[in-house]
Amino acid sequence: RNPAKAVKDVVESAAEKVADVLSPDVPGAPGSAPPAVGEPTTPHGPLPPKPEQGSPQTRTPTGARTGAPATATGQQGDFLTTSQGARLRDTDHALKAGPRGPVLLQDHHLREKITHFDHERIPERVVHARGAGAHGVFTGYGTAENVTRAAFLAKGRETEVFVRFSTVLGSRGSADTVRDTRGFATKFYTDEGTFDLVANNMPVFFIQDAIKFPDIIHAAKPHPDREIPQAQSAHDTFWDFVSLHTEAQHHTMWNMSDRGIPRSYRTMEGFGVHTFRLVNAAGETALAKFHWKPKLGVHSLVWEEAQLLGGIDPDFHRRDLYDAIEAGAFPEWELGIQVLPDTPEETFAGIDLLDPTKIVPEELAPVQPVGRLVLNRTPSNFFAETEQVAFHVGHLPPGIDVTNDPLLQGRLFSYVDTQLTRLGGPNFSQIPINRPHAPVNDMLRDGFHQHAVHAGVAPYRPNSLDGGNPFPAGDDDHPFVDVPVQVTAAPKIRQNPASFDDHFSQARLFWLSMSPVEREHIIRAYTFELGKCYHQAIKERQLRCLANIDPVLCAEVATGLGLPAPEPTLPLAEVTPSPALSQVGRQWPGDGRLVGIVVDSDADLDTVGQVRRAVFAADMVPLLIAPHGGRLGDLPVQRTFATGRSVELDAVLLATAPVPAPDALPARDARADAPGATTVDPRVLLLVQECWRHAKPIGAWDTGVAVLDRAGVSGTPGVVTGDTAADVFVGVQQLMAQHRVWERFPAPVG
Ligand code: HDD
Repeated sequence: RNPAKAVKDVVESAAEKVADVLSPDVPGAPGSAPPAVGEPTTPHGPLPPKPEQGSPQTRTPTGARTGAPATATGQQGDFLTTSQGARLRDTDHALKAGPRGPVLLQDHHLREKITHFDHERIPERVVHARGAGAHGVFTGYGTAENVTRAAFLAKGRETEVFVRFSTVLGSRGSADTVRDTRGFATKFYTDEGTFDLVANNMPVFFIQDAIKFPDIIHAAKPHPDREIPQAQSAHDTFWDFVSLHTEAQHHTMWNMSDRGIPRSYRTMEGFGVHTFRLVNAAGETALAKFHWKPKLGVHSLVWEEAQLLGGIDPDFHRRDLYDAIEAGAFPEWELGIQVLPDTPEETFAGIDLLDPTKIVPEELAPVQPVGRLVLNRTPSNFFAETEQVAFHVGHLPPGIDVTNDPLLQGRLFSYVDTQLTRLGGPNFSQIPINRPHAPVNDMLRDGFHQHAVHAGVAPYRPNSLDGGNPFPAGDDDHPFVDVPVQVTAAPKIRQNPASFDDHFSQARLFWLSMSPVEREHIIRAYTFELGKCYHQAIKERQLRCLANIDPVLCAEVATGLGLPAPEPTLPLAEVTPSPALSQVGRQWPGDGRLVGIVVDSDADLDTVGQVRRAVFAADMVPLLIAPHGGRLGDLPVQRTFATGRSVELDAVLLATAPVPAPDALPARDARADAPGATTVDPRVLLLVQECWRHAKPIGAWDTGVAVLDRAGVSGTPGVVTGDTAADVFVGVQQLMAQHRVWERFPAPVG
């Protein structure tokens, strides 16, 4: 489904439906009271199944559809039963010896109910615990056929997918908008076996060898004594590790950049990080790096927004993902590959392709689009799908193979291992969300939570008792073939190649590729994070690392910390910047972006209605923000001055200058009493001022223009007024295409 068309359809048929999705105040919207179904006194059938309760839930471990009803795992009938199907008369009172007890041990229903509840939680992921998932479809372009025989990349081939986005450090209940790397894990249920692309939103990693993974994670997680801080890198152990273990400096720079605080999962790039080996039908190989390119471009929050959102809406990214899908603005990415020759050296343009702390700049090896991902379905059940999904970098289809990247090699071990604890045994691939859609015919047997009832007597090879089945696939049967890569004769050794010793050149490349405003953000991020460290030695050591990356960066951060800037200890690397790494200076579509419209009963509601339609027609979502909920005239109100906050908006339009309610506390801001001052509701002023500080476009018409004066933002960059509301929205829309009003940020660092 084309998201642009989807939104337009919504506009034409029922424009308000999309806004209603975001409106807890409108009857029938998610979050509002469900439609009246009568008092729950009479047995009646279950609610109709959600349409998305199809595959993969209804597949068997062998990939065949069971034909079971879509609600197979939901409520199935009129009456409450035990887990064994016996109808129950009472689930509210324990069985007692008389009304005053004691409770009898023989009450099986009591024990079953409580025991099951006691075991509802499973261990959260040791990393990437906080996540949100969605179903979707991947469509191949056929452009990769010359380099890989992976069938799901064939032209027009559609493959179901499940994607889980995540933060790395925080617990399951932590906030979405913290400064961190984001996971971007995709399960392609291909006809030739599942392919898991377990990616991040940054193309490099902290460590070069998986044996260091426990070290970096122990350092970055909360301190073991007091278990703080939660979901943050701004603490001593993290900076202790990365300043000592300097191969982490490149990834750390990405974290300190705007990439560490994405605006939305929809606006993140994704990277497979490692170099993979592709094999085509002729058996020829190429090396490749995987990239996800978001249709909406790469956008980030600003730091204050991220911090505010941590309190105002800790579920901001989750909500954004679900709302966008339910509104028909389906998140979309292109999968691309950088194809690199498979040479014995495994290098490209002097870059060691086995080193996961290095990128290959896109200017040297363009990212070639090979398919399109559209997320179009939210999960029916968080636990069953998002929590139980289990990814593995070793889940590869024929045509894609691993390389000797030592980080990748260690990951190949870790992912199954962690699921044994997390999902309770070796049969986690039988959990519905993990079931392959390709037929499964393995000889794995028994174990905890075995759901399959295997027939036959000979799960071994060779056998004659089961007719010799199953047989190995022949060359013409599309088997997975390990590429017979030559292993060089070398001594067994705990050591990396010498090229892995370069820890600063690409951190410098990243820094030099940033626009001035992005550099300013990086400086502030380092200064904030190091400023939260207690140990002087750690700050000084990290400054010494920054000196080896760039003297301006080092000097600016040192000034912020009140410390002297050290001299570099290594020559500064000669690098060519990669403009593709910058987020600034490009124009992007605005699909699904949120435009707040401040209204009250004094506003010209006909004009507001027209602007609202124009916002829909631009594939964006208008949110009316009014003094009270319900409706203004015919228009549904999505936010009130109490519930609407600037941080969820991408732009704000002012159709009026709302005065504070006489009995509101605080009724007026102090300046309202100044001679000649126009009184504006302080919550609206705060909203406008925050939007301004966060460099969001602001537009006003009619009396709304007075708010700009009161907020002190009139005539500044990115503040649009005009003769008609339509002109104002067009101006704001143009500004939104570049995401932020970049000129509003402080003077750039040279
Ligand atoms: Fe990992 C989860 C991505 C290195 C060990 N990893 C996990 C997830 C993502 C990544 C996106 C969440 C999957 C989900 O949503 O369920 N990990 C990466 C990337 C890496 C990386 C891009 C480097 C390029 N990881 C890495 C190393 C190790 C692990 C080096 C261990 C040696 N990762 C794990 C894990 C997790 C995991 C412990 C935790 C939960 C899980 O696997 O299923 O096995």
